[in-house]
Parts: sequence; structure tokens; C-alpha cells
Amino acid sequence: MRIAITSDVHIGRKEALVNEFFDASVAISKLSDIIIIAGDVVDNDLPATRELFSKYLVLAEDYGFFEKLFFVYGGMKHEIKLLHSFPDLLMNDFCLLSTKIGRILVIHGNNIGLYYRSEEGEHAKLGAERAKRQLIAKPVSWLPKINEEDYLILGHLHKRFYHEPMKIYCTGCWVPTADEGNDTGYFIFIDDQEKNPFTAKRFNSF
Ligand SMILES: [Mn+2]
Repeated sequence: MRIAITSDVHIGRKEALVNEFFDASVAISKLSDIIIIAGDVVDNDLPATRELFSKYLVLAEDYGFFEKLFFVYGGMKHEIKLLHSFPDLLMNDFCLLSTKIGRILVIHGNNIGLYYRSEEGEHAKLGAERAKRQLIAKPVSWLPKINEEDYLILGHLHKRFYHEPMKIYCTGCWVPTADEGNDTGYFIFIDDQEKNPFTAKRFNSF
């Protein structure tokens, strides 16, 4: 199975790399069996945002990847409302994949208490680690029970990292800001047949 995962595109925000996201989606769709957008695909529910999102779905139809798309809800109610107004979209609070390398749980993260305190010097990795440990210790009713061996893929933090010992990936985002520099616009690509199954692919690397 070949899986592409990204999140936090924030379509509708002025700075968001929307065209880059569109082009990268077309490129990665040719390599992937499933494409998961792990929350915050849109930034708001304005008419211009809906129009852009509709364009994305038309693109997906045209290039034959509409059926590969899966949307995981982000933190904002307007996103759920927007997604629900488009028929035939696959979506849920989470996505659980059973692969050759093990189970992979994809969730946005805000809804399991994912946060970190950068002003106190806490790294985003620590916030993600705390969230996973808490989820293992205190499972929540709306998610499958996970353990340490399961991979966890998160959005929400707008920081891209791989916390290898904890098997946690964070996808980053598509909104450049001063302190994030060019670490935006990535898909995590997983091929469970490969010896090194995880790679990160930036929009300008296709
Ligand atoms: Mn976000």
C-alpha cells in the first residue's frame, strides 16, 4: 500500500501555497493508493474558499484521484460543514490503516490534547509524545485503542517532524510564516513494501 498524507493546507488563507498543493496532489496521486488530508484543508467557509476547494475536487476528478481522497476533520466546525456539503467525499474524525509495517492512525491532534509550549522552550516533539502516551494510557471513545507500536500521524502543530522512537510523524503545513521558513508544503509518503517506508516529499521536488 502506498499512502500520501498531508494536512493544514488552509485553503482560503492568503499566504497558503494553494497552487503548489494542487500541483503536488496531482503528482503524488500517481504514486499513491490513498491520499489523506489530515485536517484544516480549508481555513474558513467564505465563498471564495468554497470555490477554490471545488476546484480542487474538479482537479481530482480530472486526474483520477477523487476516489483516493480521504479527509480527516481538523479543529474547526466550519470545515466539517463545508466538507459535508460536497457529496461523495470520504471523511471521518480519524483514519486507521492496517499495513505491512503495522497500524497507522491519522488524526488532526487538537481533539486528543495535542499542544506544546514553545515559549517555555518545549519542543513540538514533546507535545506530540505527551499526546500519544496519554492516548495509550487513557483511550478515548471515538478512536481505536492504540499502543506504542502503532504509528501516529498528526497535523495541527504546523511543525514538520518525525519522532522516530515514538513512531510519531507531524505533517507540517502549507502556510509559510517567518519562523517556519520553507519547511512547508510536504506530503509524507509511505510505501509499506519498502525497506525505508517513510519519505517526505516537498511540492517542488516532483
Ligand atoms: Mn492548522
